[in-house]
Amino acid sequence: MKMSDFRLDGKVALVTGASYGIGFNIALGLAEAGATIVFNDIKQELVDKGIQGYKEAGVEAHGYVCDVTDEDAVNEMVAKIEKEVGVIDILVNNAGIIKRIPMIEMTAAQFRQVIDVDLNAPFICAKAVIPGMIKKGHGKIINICSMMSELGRETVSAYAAAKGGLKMLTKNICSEYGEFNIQCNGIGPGYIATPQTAPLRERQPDGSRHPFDSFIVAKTPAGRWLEPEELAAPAVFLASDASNAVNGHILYVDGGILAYIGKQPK
Ligand code: NAP
Ligand code: GCO
Repeated sequence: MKMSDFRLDGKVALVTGASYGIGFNIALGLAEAGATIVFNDIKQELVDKGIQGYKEAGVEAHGYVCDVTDEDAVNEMVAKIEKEVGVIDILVNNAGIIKRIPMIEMTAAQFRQVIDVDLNAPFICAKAVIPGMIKKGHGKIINICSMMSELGRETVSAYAAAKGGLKMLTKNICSEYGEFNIQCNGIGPGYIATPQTAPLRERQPDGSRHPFDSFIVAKTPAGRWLEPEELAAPAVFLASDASNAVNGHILYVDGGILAYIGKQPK
């Protein structure tokens, strides 16, 4: 083993929805390991915010406006990236949304919207980059899964269906394109302190913790929410030659949630 196997020098990495949050932090990790960073977001102002954030962190990132659910727009973006930056070696399917609505109150349109961003879009993005990876002779695809790839809970039926599907899409890409030296793995983050989970951490009017916040702290052997920076090193591993023999795997970075039966009541 060589420590240089973890380096990403000369590699082009596209991280979707990476103006802030988990994607931004993963991109910073990939940049520190030597990759050239390309990201997209749905609005110009978010792309501008992202470019500024990367600049402040000392990273010259390339930002594109693109809705990852729009197949034509994704194909156009990938063609532009190939021309302006280079053929993509690493794709991180990070863009995602959640709707917390009890299932019997959720409309089919709302359900479809979550599936569209969290499952159809990773298919669209992977499909767009795989031909370039085959030509290059290598490629890494990392799908950002979830605790909800394994577990259910109230109000997140669409999200759980999408993230469970994303786990299986990961295994299928591995099965179908492994022979082309493409590794497709997932990262399953636990509960991470980002804007997506901010409503679950809001202080109550009396200053006490949100009940869900206390629930997660009790449910996590680490006894805390995780920080988005903690996903960077696992992503570097899965993006690098150090993981060339790892394919179709979901690496749960959850502070131990999935290993734990939970605290017994006092
Ligand atoms: P976030 O803070 O909400 O960031 C997600 C990003 O994706 C936002 O910049 C968002 O833009 C963008 N996005 C949404 N729809 C898009 C589209 N159609 N096209 C392009 N970009 C789009 O979420 P996060 O917490 O960093 O989560 C990132 C990923 O990790 C998601 O897939 C999420 O499901 C997953 N995850 C999160 C946690 C957690 O605890 N936070 C845990 C497990 C998994 P807008 O701001 O315009 O919506
Ligand atoms: C929720 C959360 C989760 C997390 C994450 C867990 O409402 O339960 O938002 O779904 O964000 O995906 O891994």
